[in-house]
Amino acid sequence: MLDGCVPWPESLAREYRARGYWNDETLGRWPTDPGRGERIALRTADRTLTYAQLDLAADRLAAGLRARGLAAGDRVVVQLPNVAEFVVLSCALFRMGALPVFALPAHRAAEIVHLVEVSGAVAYVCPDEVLGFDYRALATEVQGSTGTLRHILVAGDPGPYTALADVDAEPERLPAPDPQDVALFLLSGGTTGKPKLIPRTHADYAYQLRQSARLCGVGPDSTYLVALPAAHNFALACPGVLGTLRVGGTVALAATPSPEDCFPLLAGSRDAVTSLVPPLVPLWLEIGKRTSHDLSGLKLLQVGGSRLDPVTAARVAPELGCTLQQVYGLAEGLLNYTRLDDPAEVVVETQGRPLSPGDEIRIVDENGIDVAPGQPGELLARGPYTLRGYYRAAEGNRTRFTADGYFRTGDVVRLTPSGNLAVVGRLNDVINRGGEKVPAEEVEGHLLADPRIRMAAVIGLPDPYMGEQTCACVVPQDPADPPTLAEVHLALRARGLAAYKLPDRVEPFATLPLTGVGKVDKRSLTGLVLESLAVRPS
Ligand code: OOB
Repeated sequence: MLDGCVPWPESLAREYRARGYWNDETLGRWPTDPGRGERIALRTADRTLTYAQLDLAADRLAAGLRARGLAAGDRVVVQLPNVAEFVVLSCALFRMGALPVFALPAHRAAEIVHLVEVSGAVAYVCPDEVLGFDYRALATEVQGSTGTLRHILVAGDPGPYTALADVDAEPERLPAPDPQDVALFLLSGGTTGKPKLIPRTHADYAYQLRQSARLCGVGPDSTYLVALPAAHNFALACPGVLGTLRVGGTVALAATPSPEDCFPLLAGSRDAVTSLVPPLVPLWLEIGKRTSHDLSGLKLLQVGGSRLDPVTAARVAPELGCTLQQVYGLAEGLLNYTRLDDPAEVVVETQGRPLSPGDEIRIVDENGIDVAPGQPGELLARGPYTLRGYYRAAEGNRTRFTADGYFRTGDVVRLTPSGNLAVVGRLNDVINRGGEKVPAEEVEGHLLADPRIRMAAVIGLPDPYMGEQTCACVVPQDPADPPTLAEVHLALRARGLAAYKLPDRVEPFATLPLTGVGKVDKRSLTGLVLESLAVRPS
């Protein structure tokens, strides 16, 4: 396995192969069943690609990348929105054994520089401009402050860089990558500090997406509508883009998750599946009621990423006329799904149960002892598609894994009498803003770089729409002149922080409450903020 990764112990690897979880399948290829070539693989608002076209495009791009000096094992930071190029490029990289590091379109210089540095990426692939943001300027900034980037490839107008469309050569026969080696890197959302790199192997990811497609009933007649960013594990492989291509279905790419962009893409498909984060669900329900688009083809709505409230959950089936599936997953591996034939109360009230019979989970107290059934505790997970260590993170891995290889999720869950999991909360200092994860420590670091701020603590407050909102509690250098929300945003943006990590509110304090060991006492701080908001006229 790639240096800097932690392999599964050989005895377990043997068992996973023996039980058929792992096989020789590698990503970016699919069975060449007769007739598949002419089926539609990809659809966007203005373009379709058949399987034959996708195959050829991926082979030509892989050859073109190799002609420019990219090789198996090279890391490539991929930051593309939901466009056909995302899929073609991912398949090309998988086929040649180069390793995409999947960044989200919302990431900015702070995150991308970090990803390039940790991965040692030699290439960065971005769009030209999306929603008024110029990624080529970001590329310039990233290349200027990192040392390894040799290639900048742009989907669209390349400006001073190379157009992805010009990377092209006659297809060549390539050796298949080792199925047990790393195929891609996902980013951690649920951990503190900067995003960590999660190595996923061909065998483990192929198993996740095959098994997910089976569980979700996704087959050759299915359309998977990509509403969330394709680079996120949920939309990529649960079963998502890759799982749908594996079984010969159609992937429809929407520019944004808004009903305006998504509903037209649903028209005309009879067996459609999509995935959303909870804050989008009420919007889909509202617009769904009065849309002129035919939504009857939507058969399954997967919802996950953060807590879905049961009242909204109960509205999905009657109002959208489709099955609801709750998905509680992590980029690190373990996926929990409610099943398509579960009774309504399980689907509405729980976050499902593990995907694979090979998943091992434990729910433990602060001493690592299993709690009594039904009691809340931290979820630990180990299995055929759950990582054994973050990339190049020997130090952090010691605390994030147990001695016997369980990943500590940081999620507090309880087992319901029906044998499903209910997510109760989190142990780690991460704010879950409607599915987007905001690591408090990372934002605090950026706040403290502002000379006007002496102390900073970032906390989550309850929010009826997003589940949680981000509140920055700051002790200003000059108590008479605390920074405003707008000033804080300006400063954090200038430091290249993604917009979803900007605080929703800034609360000035004279001092912050501290715990016995001198850490900020976030529990009392949250209490103080909530109290003061309750008495303050809004
Ligand atoms: C998904 O993956 P990540 O890596 O962005 O975030 C994982 C964290 C979990 O540890 C948990 O804290 C939270 O997101 N979460 C949920 C949840 N699904 C994820 N919390 C409550 N209810 C849920 N249904 O978010 C992700 C990956 C694959 C599939 C679905 C979601």
